[in-house]
Amino acid sequence: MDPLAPLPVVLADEVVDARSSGRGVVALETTIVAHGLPHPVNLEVAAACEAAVRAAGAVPATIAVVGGAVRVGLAPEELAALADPDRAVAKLSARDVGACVASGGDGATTVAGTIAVAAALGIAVMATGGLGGVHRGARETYDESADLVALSRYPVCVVASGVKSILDVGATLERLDTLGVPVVGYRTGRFPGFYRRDAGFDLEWSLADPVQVARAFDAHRVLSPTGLLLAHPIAEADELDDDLHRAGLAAAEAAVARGAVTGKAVTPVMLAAFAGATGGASVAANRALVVANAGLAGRVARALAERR
Ligand code: PSU
Ligand code: MN
Repeated sequence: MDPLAPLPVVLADEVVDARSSGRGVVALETTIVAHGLPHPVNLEVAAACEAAVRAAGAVPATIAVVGGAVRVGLAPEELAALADPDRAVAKLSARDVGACVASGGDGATTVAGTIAVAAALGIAVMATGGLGGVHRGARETYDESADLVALSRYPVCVVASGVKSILDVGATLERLDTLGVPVVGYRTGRFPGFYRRDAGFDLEWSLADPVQVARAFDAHRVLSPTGLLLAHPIAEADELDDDLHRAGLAAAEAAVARGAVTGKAVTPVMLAAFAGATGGASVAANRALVVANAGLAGRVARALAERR
């Protein structure tokens, strides 16, 4: 039996073509669309990410579950439906996909959910804004994003602006070390902090172009089943002002405490409070960084494809 047979998957035509002609493909997530950004910016950002991947010479594969089928490459109206705040689709980590498929429902995939699907299909590169990680206060709550374990399990190069600055960045880097996930700076020796270029930690490895990244990931994959985190800082011009960033963090933490928010809702509530406290400046920064990450992911996917 085809090992993929139990999973209903529908590939967009351009993804099918890319795979048969050996072109690079970049998986894109949809939780950022359904839960991470306000409407209608969320939809604009999704389209801009796809355009950035194309401009880099690769093919975008935006992933979600629609009507119980895993969709790899979404039509504009499907993307619009996911972005509709009134629909409030499920947020799917890797563990949620099977149940969502069986129930015939709709859902937006996180980094973990997206790279699980990508790995099953042999898609080697994915782009997001900020990876999930260890939450502040995890000592009590045990709240650590499944993105970390997923990166240790699925061989996908994830391009992200570090992890979200609402997290315990130091603890997250320690977990990535334990899990054996390589963290490589893209033209930086400092770990990026999502809305800010520098989260305050040195990186051991920095690579300077997509061809080098492709070589690193190819070599790594021979030795290890894990993915690789390519840490790409937000552009200087798009960085959030330090004082605004501090105000956003305080508001994000207050919102979670006030609402006693737990589980999957924590990150979306924090991002929304951050946006409110910064007058939308965090949304503009998020948009800039995720589109830039999609472009870099496109260049890495292309470099990997050219090595075949
Ligand atoms: N990057 C963004 N915005 C987001 C996310 C990433 O700029 O909303 C999403 C991703 O889908 C990531 C998720 O996997 O946030 C992490 O959620 P959690 O902390 O619940 O694991
Ligand atoms: Mn969590």
